[in-house]
Amino acid sequence: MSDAAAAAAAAAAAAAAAAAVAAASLDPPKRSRPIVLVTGTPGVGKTSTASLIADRLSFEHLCVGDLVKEHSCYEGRDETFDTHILDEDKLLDLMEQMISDAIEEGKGVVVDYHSCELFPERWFNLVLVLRASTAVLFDRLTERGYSDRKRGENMEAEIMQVVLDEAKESYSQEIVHEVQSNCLDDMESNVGRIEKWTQQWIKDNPDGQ
Ligand code: DAT
Repeated sequence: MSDAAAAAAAAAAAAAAAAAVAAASLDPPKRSRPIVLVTGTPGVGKTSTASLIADRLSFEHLCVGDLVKEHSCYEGRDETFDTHILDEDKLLDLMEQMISDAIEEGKGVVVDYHSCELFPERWFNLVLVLRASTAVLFDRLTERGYSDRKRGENMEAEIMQVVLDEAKESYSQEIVHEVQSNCLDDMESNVGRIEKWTQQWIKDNPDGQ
């Protein structure tokens, strides 16, 4: 082989190796456990339910409200509604990293948040929308010390099934499940359902996904 041909062959081999490295780093790691989103109006029981799922299945629990506060994912203040404006990019980058770390560790993830359209669709294998009756939600939000206005807005959102509609618009219909979350029996049954579904998911995806 001439020097020129050898140099060309070496360059081609180096380019192929670089391409392989690039392709490997673009490939997200395969998940061996599913990723579940628990969503619904404030007070329906997302954090309680997600904590129980995380305990029973040894999943990583991402309580998005807490993450937003802990990492100051804010980009200003909305004076009309007296709330912070969410820095979605910062939050999503943070969550992407946490999800990817959990996947690397072979763990499933349960995310809980009162909204769902901001997350990438590819993140979730299942979206659980918790619902509560007006009377139950009234008591829980009163207990939480919400103002009449804030409680009223949230109850209206629940009655109008705002989060359920958002979930159905943002994710494939087959992965969105609406369940009641009025009492402890409901919670137990919802968590049991996720446990069974997860066992089946693992059987159906022996090589991960
Ligand atoms: P969310 O995260 O949706 O705001 P939460 O998990 O903080 O709601 O629950 C609000 C309150 O209601 C809290 O005191 C626990 C209680 N709760 C939640 N789900 C329940 C259920 N299925 N049965 C009885 N109480 C429940």
